[in-house]
Amino acid sequence: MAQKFLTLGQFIIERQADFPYAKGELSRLLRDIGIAAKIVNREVNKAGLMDIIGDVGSQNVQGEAQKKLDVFANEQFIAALSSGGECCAIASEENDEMIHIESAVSKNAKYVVSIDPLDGSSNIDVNVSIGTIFSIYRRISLGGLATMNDFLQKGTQQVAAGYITYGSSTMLVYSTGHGVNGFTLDPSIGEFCLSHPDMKIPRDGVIYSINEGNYVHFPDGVKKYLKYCQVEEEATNRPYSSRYIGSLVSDFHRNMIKGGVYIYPSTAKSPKGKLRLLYECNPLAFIVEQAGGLASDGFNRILEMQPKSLHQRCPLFIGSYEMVKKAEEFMQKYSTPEVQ
Ligand code: P6P
Repeated sequence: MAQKFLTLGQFIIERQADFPYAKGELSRLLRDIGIAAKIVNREVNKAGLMDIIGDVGSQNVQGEAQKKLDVFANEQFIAALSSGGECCAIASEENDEMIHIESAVSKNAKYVVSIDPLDGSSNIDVNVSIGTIFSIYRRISLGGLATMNDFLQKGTQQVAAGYITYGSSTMLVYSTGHGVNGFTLDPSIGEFCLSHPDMKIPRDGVIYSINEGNYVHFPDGVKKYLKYCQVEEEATNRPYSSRYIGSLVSDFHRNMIKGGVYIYPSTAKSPKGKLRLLYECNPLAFIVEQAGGLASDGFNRILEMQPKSLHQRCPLFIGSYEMVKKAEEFMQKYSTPEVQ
């Protein structure tokens, strides 16, 4: 029977022509990420059965209790990126400092990767979907060990970015700057197969995604925008629907398919917002812009922000073009930018 789907590997090779001067390193790097994703997926799907849920007792750099699956996922992506030979250093949510890959092959590799190996891990124990987010840059330092500057490049400099969502099905969605493509894991053959070619986020939508439990601490612009979403006006399809899974990748992916806006603004508990610029905001901003959407901190384009540290946080307004624009209007009218 003729093969119906294009596998991730076949697709990467076919699209290698997008990079006339590349020698296949980025292709191999994306393949390495796909391999780790399949291994993590296998464990995520068994988490309820295996003794690998529940706190491992340690804390990550965020001071959050590390779930065993967090630790496992981090180890798998580091191992796959290390053995693949195309990445010379990694910045991970689970590690305070950057990780140098010093094997003979990797230390001169062209790329660095920032990664949130398992985002939304507080949902592991309640069987809610979770995800991985990654961002790939070409190193700018010349030889030797990678430096902080290799990681603190603006989001516009990403050569690729993507996410994996471990949900009702497991999907890998990524972009190399030539559009966004989604692959669904077919467990029967153990391959990611092209299921969502050339993804575009709907230009407008009727879903807003935010933790309204923090309402009293939101900037006035966010409070006013939420009230706008809740006003009844048939002509503009309001009131909108509120959907909040509490897992960024899941909320983002739903909006990519159906349209919508996800907002994590500054709050009293998180004055710079909660989400991380390097391995959450930048990669998703890269993808959403490639799909026709927008991503800002309420005032400034995420991809233009100059990172200052590996784990810095920033407010995030991301999703359908018209919805982000409208939210920004309220921010510009009723709030002031965070001093960066
Ligand atoms: P809150 C998960 O911890 C996460 O980083 C995102 O996946 C999610 O959208 C957000 O934080 C949830 O945060 O404060 O609403 O529980």
